[in-house]
Amino acid sequence: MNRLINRISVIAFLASIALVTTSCGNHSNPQTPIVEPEPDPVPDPKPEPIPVVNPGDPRSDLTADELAAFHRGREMFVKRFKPSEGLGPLYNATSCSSCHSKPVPGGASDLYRNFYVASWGFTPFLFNLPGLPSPVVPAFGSTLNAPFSLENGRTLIPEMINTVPVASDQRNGIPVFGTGLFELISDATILANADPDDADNDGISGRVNADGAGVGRFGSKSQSNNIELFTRAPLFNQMGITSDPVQGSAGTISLGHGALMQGSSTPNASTVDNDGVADPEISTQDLSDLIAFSRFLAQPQKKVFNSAAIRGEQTFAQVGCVACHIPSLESSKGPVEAFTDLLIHNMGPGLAGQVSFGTPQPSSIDPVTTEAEWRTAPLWGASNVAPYLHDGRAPTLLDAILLHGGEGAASRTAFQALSATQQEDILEFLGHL
Ligand code: HEC
Ligand code: HEC
Ligand SMILES: [Ca+2]
Ligand SMILES: [Ca+2]
Ligand SMILES: [Ca+2]
Repeated sequence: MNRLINRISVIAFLASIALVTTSCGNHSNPQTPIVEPEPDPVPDPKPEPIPVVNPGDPRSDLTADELAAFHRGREMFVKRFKPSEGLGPLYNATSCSSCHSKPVPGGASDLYRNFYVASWGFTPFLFNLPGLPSPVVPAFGSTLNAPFSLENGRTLIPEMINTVPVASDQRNGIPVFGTGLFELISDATILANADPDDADNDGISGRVNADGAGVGRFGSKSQSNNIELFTRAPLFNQMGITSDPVQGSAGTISLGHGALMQGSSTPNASTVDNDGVADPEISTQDLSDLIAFSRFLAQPQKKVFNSAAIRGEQTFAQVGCVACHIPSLESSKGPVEAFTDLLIHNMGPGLAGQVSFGTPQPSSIDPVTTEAEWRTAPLWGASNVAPYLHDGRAPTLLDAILLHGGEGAASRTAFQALSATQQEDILEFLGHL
């Protein structure tokens, strides 16, 4: 230590002499040759090792209070609620980590955890299903129940109720790592990439899922921009746990959605049920902590690229994947390298669902529904979160790429035209994110 300090002061001393010499030389005698400082005898200090952040860790920029809330929130996230604590009467799972567990709490889920969303009526006049709090169909507690078994998968919900058709889709759990950073990306940054009427004629017409109050970014259709609501909604829709707003629409900006949003209430309304347990069934403290967990989970960390991944990154750009999977979006905490534009894109009839979600926007491409539109899936940490796509239909990254249609068809065709090695390079690249 002493030696290091000595060296530093010697260097500082030499540097000050060099400075003095130089300036004296310039002023007193312009002919005096400028003395070049000796090459630094001390080798460059070793770069600080990049801190290893594992999936499920908190972000590294948190205050002590935020970190404490994150750790308390993790307890709430893995907590398995009991009926005596308010679980149900309708529910799909007993804890958040039932569906967000791969590879650790906060992550994604296997196929058997898929849940249904459903609407009832004749397109485009779809209604909430009678007797259910939201488009989320609970596995347990309702007459429309769709329970799963490991052997047989999910029981299908009916295609008709009283001769009125039921529209339904499945959803597969997506990871929450880094999701809180999406809050810190401005509406303007997201809007800058939107091209709803494909004005530049490149076949890609990404648009925002938004209403007057803000631009959506959470969920597989970017149907929400309020992480508090995206905590209270699954609490209620998936677990039957009622809550009061903490900050409500003041938590972030808020979308004033109607019945077809995942949120079953507006941000400022309490959720209530009739299970005999007093509402709200979660305290303000516990709810705030739960919100802090989703908000402060660290983003996935890139692995050091090998040469195949470096090549793959270039090819990924060449075949046009970056038109939607934008490598980085600016946020108030710096670049967010999630490989998404957070916009929704028409992915073609093959990937289309039946239920429109969020606020349809007028556009010449897709005027009234969001059925075929999906948020560009973030690709950071992708290797950890199989199965892929909104309903988990793609077991591998390759399957997911080959199922791109609609606005994604051209880049999928370009991908298919690549050599086997170039395709493997792209998969290698994705495996390093
Ligand atoms: C039954 C399974 C299930 C349960 C239980 C569940 N989630 Fe989710 N979660 C999902 C699915 C599926 C999605 C994608 C939703 C969509 O398609 O819009 C999701 C999305 C999210 C997102 C948005 C991530 C993003 O990138 O936009 C957050 C945040 C989230 N969940 C938090 C929670 C919290 C907090 C709980 C517990 C209160 C919870 N979830 C319980 C299945 C579940
Ligand atoms: C037109 C926009 C667009 C283009 C271009 C595009 N994607 Fe996608 N990508 C999406 C959307 C939207 C999804 C989510 C679809 C869904 O959930 O059904 C997605 C999903 C994925 C997924 C699955 C991720 C997950 O977690 O489910 C992978 C992998 C992927 N894309 C890779 C690629 C590659 C590689 C290319 C280039 C060959 C590409 N994408 C081009 C929009 C695009
Ligand atoms: Ca309840
Ligand atoms: Ca365009
Ligand atoms: Ca209750």
